[in-house]
Amino acid sequence: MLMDQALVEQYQRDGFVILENVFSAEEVAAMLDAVVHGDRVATTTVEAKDAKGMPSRLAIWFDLGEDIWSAVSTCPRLVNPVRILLGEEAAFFHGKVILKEAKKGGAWEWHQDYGYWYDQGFAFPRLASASIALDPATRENGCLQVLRGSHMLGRVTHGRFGTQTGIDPERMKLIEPLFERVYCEMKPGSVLFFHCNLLHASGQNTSDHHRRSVIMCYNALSNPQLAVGYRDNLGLNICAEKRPVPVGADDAILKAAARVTK
Ligand SMILES: O=C(O)CCC(=O)C(=O)O
Repeated sequence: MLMDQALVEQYQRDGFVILENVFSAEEVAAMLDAVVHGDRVATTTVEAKDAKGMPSRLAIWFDLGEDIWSAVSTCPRLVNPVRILLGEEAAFFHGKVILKEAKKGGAWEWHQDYGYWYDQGFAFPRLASASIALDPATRENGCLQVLRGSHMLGRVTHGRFGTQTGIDPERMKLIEPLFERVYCEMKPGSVLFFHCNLLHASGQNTSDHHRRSVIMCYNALSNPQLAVGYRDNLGLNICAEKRPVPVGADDAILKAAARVTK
Protein backbone atom coordinates (compact mmCIF):
# COMPACT_ATOMS: atom_id res chain seq x y z
CA MET A 1 0.00 0.00 0.00
CA LEU A 2 1.81 3.10 -1.19
CA MET A 3 -0.78 5.71 -0.25
CA ASP A 4 -2.40 5.18 3.12
CA GLN A 5 -4.95 7.30 4.96
CA ALA A 6 -2.30 9.30 6.87
CA LEU A 7 -0.62 10.28 3.60
CA VAL A 8 -3.95 11.23 2.03
CA GLU A 9 -4.60 13.52 5.00
CA GLN A 10 -1.10 14.97 4.63
CA TYR A 11 -1.78 15.66 0.95
CA GLN A 12 -5.10 17.30 1.76
CA ARG A 13 -3.46 19.52 4.39
CA ASP A 14 -0.16 20.35 2.64
CA GLY A 15 -1.08 20.03 -1.04
CA PHE A 16 1.73 17.53 -1.62
CA VAL A 17 3.28 14.32 -0.42
CA ILE A 18 6.61 12.66 -1.26
CA LEU A 19 6.96 8.87 -1.54
CA GLU A 20 10.43 7.35 -1.59
CA ASN A 21 11.72 4.32 -3.52
CA VAL A 22 8.73 4.18 -5.85
CA PHE A 23 10.95 3.35 -8.83
CA SER A 24 14.02 1.10 -8.75
CA ALA A 25 17.51 2.16 -9.83
CA GLU A 26 17.05 0.04 -12.97
CA GLU A 27 13.78 1.80 -13.86
CA VAL A 28 15.34 5.21 -13.25
CA ALA A 29 18.28 4.26 -15.49
CA ALA A 30 15.84 3.17 -18.21
CA MET A 31 13.97 6.50 -17.98
CA LEU A 32 17.23 8.47 -18.09
CA ASP A 33 18.30 6.51 -21.13
CA ALA A 34 15.01 7.46 -22.81
CA VAL A 35 15.56 11.12 -21.83
CA VAL A 36 19.00 11.16 -23.41
CA HIS A 37 18.47 8.88 -26.44
CA GLY A 38 14.70 8.62 -26.98
CA ASP A 39 12.66 10.24 -29.76
CA ARG A 40 9.91 11.53 -27.51
CA VAL A 41 12.09 13.99 -25.59
CA ALA A 42 14.13 14.89 -28.68
CA THR A 43 11.02 15.82 -30.67
CA THR A 44 9.00 17.62 -27.98
CA THR A 45 11.55 19.79 -26.17
CA VAL A 46 10.74 23.49 -25.85
CA GLU A 47 12.76 26.22 -24.22
CA ALA A 48 11.93 29.51 -22.51
CA LYS A 49 14.39 31.95 -20.99
CA ASP A 50 14.11 32.67 -17.30
CA ALA A 51 14.38 36.20 -15.89
CA LYS A 52 18.17 36.06 -16.07
CA GLY A 53 18.26 34.67 -19.61
CA MET A 54 19.05 31.07 -18.62
CA PRO A 55 17.21 28.36 -20.60
CA SER A 56 14.33 26.60 -18.81
CA ARG A 57 13.82 23.49 -20.96
CA LEU A 58 11.12 20.89 -20.92
CA ALA A 59 9.75 18.20 -23.19
CA ILE A 60 5.95 17.86 -23.17
CA TRP A 61 3.38 15.59 -24.82
CA PHE A 62 -0.36 15.02 -24.61
CA ASP A 63 -0.80 11.46 -25.87
CA LEU A 64 -0.12 8.23 -24.05
CA GLY A 65 1.74 6.65 -26.95
CA GLU A 66 3.28 3.22 -26.73
CA ASP A 67 6.82 3.82 -25.53
CA ILE A 68 8.46 3.75 -22.12
CA TRP A 69 6.66 6.98 -21.17
CA SER A 70 3.34 5.26 -21.73
CA ALA A 71 4.51 2.52 -19.35
CA VAL A 72 5.46 5.19 -16.80
CA SER A 73 2.15 7.06 -17.02
CA THR A 74 0.14 3.85 -16.69
CA CYS A 75 2.35 2.38 -13.95
CA PRO A 76 0.18 1.24 -11.03
CA ARG A 77 2.64 2.84 -8.60
CA LEU A 78 1.65 6.24 -10.02
CA VAL A 79 -1.92 5.70 -11.17
CA ASN A 80 -3.25 4.09 -7.99
CA PRO A 81 -1.94 6.81 -5.61
CA VAL A 82 -3.30 9.48 -7.97
CA ARG A 83 -6.72 7.81 -8.06
CA ILE A 84 -6.73 7.73 -4.27
CA LEU A 85 -5.68 11.41 -4.04
CA LEU A 86 -8.25 12.53 -6.60
CA GLY A 87 -10.91 10.35 -4.97
CA GLU A 88 -11.97 8.85 -8.28
CA GLU A 89 -10.72 7.48 -11.59
CA ALA A 90 -7.91 9.48 -13.16
CA ALA A 91 -7.57 10.40 -16.84
CA PHE A 92 -4.19 10.99 -18.47
CA PHE A 93 -3.58 14.67 -19.23
CA HIS A 94 0.07 15.03 -20.20
CA GLY A 95 3.65 14.00 -19.55
CA LYS A 96 6.73 16.16 -19.41
CA VAL A 97 10.42 15.97 -18.65
CA ILE A 98 12.12 18.86 -16.87
CA LEU A 99 15.65 19.22 -18.24
CA LYS A 100 17.60 21.30 -15.79
CA GLU A 101 21.14 20.87 -17.03
CA ALA A 102 24.29 21.35 -14.95
CA LYS A 103 25.52 24.96 -14.86
CA LYS A 104 22.84 26.29 -17.19
CA GLY A 105 19.35 25.09 -16.26
CA GLY A 106 17.02 28.05 -15.81
CA ALA A 107 14.54 28.83 -13.02
CA TRP A 108 10.76 28.40 -12.95
CA GLU A 109 8.92 31.30 -11.35
CA TRP A 110 6.17 30.85 -8.74
CA HIS A 111 2.99 29.47 -10.24
CA GLN A 112 0.12 27.07 -9.79
CA ASP A 113 -0.46 24.55 -12.54
CA TYR A 114 -4.18 25.30 -12.39
CA GLY A 115 -3.25 28.91 -13.15
CA TYR A 116 -2.59 27.59 -16.68
CA TRP A 117 -5.02 24.72 -16.75
CA TYR A 118 -8.02 26.90 -15.82
CA ASP A 119 -7.32 28.84 -19.01
CA GLN A 120 -7.17 25.53 -20.86
CA GLY A 121 -10.79 24.91 -19.89
CA PHE A 122 -10.67 22.62 -16.86
CA ALA A 123 -13.78 23.38 -14.82
CA PHE A 124 -12.55 22.34 -11.36
CA PRO A 125 -9.09 22.28 -9.74
CA ARG A 126 -9.27 18.50 -9.62
CA LEU A 127 -5.99 17.60 -11.26
CA ALA A 128 -2.80 16.21 -9.74
CA SER A 129 0.78 15.71 -10.85
CA ALA A 130 3.38 13.10 -10.01
CA SER A 131 6.97 14.32 -10.34
CA ILE A 132 9.58 11.54 -10.47
CA ALA A 133 13.17 12.43 -9.57
CA LEU A 134 15.63 10.92 -12.07
CA ASP A 135 18.73 12.63 -10.64
CA PRO A 136 19.24 13.54 -7.00
CA ALA A 137 17.24 16.77 -6.58
CA THR A 138 19.02 19.22 -4.27
CA ARG A 139 18.88 22.92 -3.47
CA GLU A 140 22.12 23.34 -5.43
CA ASN A 141 20.75 21.88 -8.66
CA GLY A 142 17.44 23.71 -8.45
CA CYS A 143 15.02 21.27 -6.84
CA LEU A 144 11.34 22.06 -6.79
CA GLN A 145 10.22 24.39 -4.01
CA VAL A 146 6.65 24.40 -2.74
CA LEU A 147 4.68 26.51 -0.29
CA ARG A 148 3.13 24.09 2.16
CA GLY A 149 -0.65 24.42 2.24
CA SER A 150 -0.81 27.08 -0.49
CA HIS A 151 -3.32 25.05 -2.51
CA MET A 152 -5.82 26.34 0.07
CA LEU A 153 -5.57 29.80 -1.54
CA GLY A 154 -7.61 28.57 -4.48
CA ARG A 155 -6.63 29.75 -7.93
CA VAL A 156 -4.57 32.93 -8.04
CA THR A 157 -4.65 34.99 -11.27
CA HIS A 158 -1.70 34.30 -13.58
CA GLY A 159 -0.28 36.64 -16.17
CA ARG A 160 2.81 37.26 -18.22
CA PHE A 161 5.56 38.71 -16.01
CA GLY A 162 8.97 38.98 -17.64
CA THR A 163 9.64 35.89 -19.73
CA GLN A 164 7.30 33.44 -18.00
CA THR A 165 3.63 33.16 -17.10
CA GLY A 166 3.08 33.11 -13.37
CA ILE A 167 1.82 35.06 -10.38
CA ASP A 168 2.37 38.81 -10.13
CA PRO A 169 5.71 39.07 -8.24
CA GLU A 170 4.30 41.92 -6.12
CA ARG A 171 1.46 39.70 -4.93
CA MET A 172 3.88 36.80 -4.49
CA LYS A 173 5.95 38.88 -2.06
CA LEU A 174 2.86 39.16 0.15
CA ILE A 175 1.76 35.54 -0.23
CA GLU A 176 5.13 33.92 0.44
CA PRO A 177 5.44 34.74 4.17
CA LEU A 178 2.06 33.15 4.80
CA PHE A 179 3.46 29.67 4.18
CA GLU A 180 6.44 27.48 4.96
CA ARG A 181 8.73 27.08 1.94
CA VAL A 182 9.77 23.46 1.43
CA TYR A 183 12.72 22.48 -0.77
CA CYS A 184 11.77 19.12 -2.23
CA GLU A 185 15.15 17.41 -2.09
CA MET A 186 14.60 13.94 -3.46
CA LYS A 187 16.50 10.78 -4.26
CA PRO A 188 16.19 9.24 -7.73
CA GLY A 189 13.08 7.08 -7.86
CA SER A 190 11.15 9.18 -5.32
CA VAL A 191 7.86 10.76 -6.38
CA LEU A 192 6.30 14.07 -5.36
CA PHE A 193 2.52 14.04 -5.76
CA PHE A 194 1.09 17.56 -5.80
CA HIS A 195 -2.21 19.39 -6.06
CA CYS A 196 -2.79 21.62 -9.09
CA ASN A 197 -3.27 24.73 -6.90
CA LEU A 198 -0.05 24.23 -4.92
CA LEU A 199 2.33 27.16 -5.44
CA HIS A 200 5.69 25.96 -6.71
CA ALA A 201 8.88 27.27 -8.28
CA SER A 202 12.46 26.15 -8.80
CA GLY A 203 15.80 27.95 -8.89
CA GLN A 204 18.58 27.89 -11.46
CA ASN A 205 20.98 24.96 -11.62
CA THR A 206 24.37 26.47 -10.89
CA SER A 207 25.82 23.10 -9.78
CA ASP A 208 27.87 20.54 -11.71
CA HIS A 209 24.99 18.04 -11.64
CA HIS A 210 21.97 17.74 -13.90
CA ARG A 211 18.52 17.79 -12.38
CA ARG A 212 16.09 15.89 -14.57
CA SER A 213 12.60 14.80 -13.59
CA VAL A 214 9.52 13.35 -15.24
CA ILE A 215 6.11 14.75 -14.39
CA MET A 216 2.90 12.88 -15.21
CA CYS A 217 -0.30 14.93 -14.92
CA TYR A 218 -3.79 13.53 -14.47
CA ASN A 219 -7.30 14.96 -14.46
CA ALA A 220 -10.18 13.61 -12.35
CA LEU A 221 -12.29 11.70 -14.86
CA SER A 222 -15.46 13.62 -13.95
CA ASN A 223 -13.78 17.04 -14.35
CA PRO A 224 -14.95 18.48 -17.67
CA GLN A 225 -12.71 20.41 -20.02
CA LEU A 226 -15.18 23.09 -21.07
CA ALA A 227 -13.74 23.74 -24.49
CA VAL A 228 -11.20 22.04 -26.68
CA GLY A 229 -8.78 23.26 -29.29
CA TYR A 230 -6.11 24.78 -27.04
CA ARG A 231 -2.69 24.38 -28.60
CA ASP A 232 0.74 24.46 -27.03
CA ASN A 233 3.82 26.06 -28.58
CA LEU A 234 4.36 22.97 -30.74
CA GLY A 235 0.80 23.11 -32.03
CA LEU A 236 -0.19 20.04 -30.01
CA ASN A 237 -3.77 19.74 -28.85
CA ILE A 238 -3.97 20.39 -25.09
CA CYS A 239 -6.58 17.86 -24.17
CA ALA A 240 -7.02 15.43 -21.29
CA GLU A 241 -8.24 11.94 -22.19
CA LYS A 242 -11.91 11.18 -21.51
CA ARG A 243 -11.34 7.60 -20.35
CA PRO A 244 -9.77 6.21 -17.18
CA VAL A 245 -6.03 5.91 -17.61
CA PRO A 246 -5.29 2.23 -18.21
CA VAL A 247 -3.37 0.55 -15.40
CA GLY A 248 -0.38 -1.32 -16.79
CA ALA A 249 1.71 -4.19 -15.50
CA ASP A 250 4.17 -3.48 -12.72
CA ASP A 251 7.14 -4.56 -14.85
CA ALA A 252 6.07 -2.66 -17.99
CA ILE A 253 8.78 0.03 -17.71
CA LEU A 254 11.61 -2.48 -17.82
CA LYS A 255 9.89 -4.45 -20.58
CA ALA A 256 9.48 -1.27 -22.65
CA ALA A 257 13.15 -0.48 -22.12
CA ALA A 258 14.15 -4.02 -23.16
CA ARG A 259 12.13 -3.68 -26.41
CA VAL A 260 14.14 -0.56 -27.32
CA THR A 261 17.52 -2.15 -26.70
CA LYS A 262 16.73 -5.36 -28.69
O1 LIG B 1 10.39 20.87 -11.74
C1 LIG B 1 10.62 22.05 -11.96
O2 LIG B 1 11.71 22.57 -11.80
C2 LIG B 1 9.52 22.96 -12.43
C3 LIG B 1 8.32 22.20 -12.88
C4 LIG B 1 7.11 23.03 -12.89
O3 LIG B 1 7.05 24.07 -12.34
C5 LIG B 1 5.91 22.53 -13.54
O4 LIG B 1 5.98 21.52 -14.25
O5 LIG B 1 4.85 23.14 -13.41
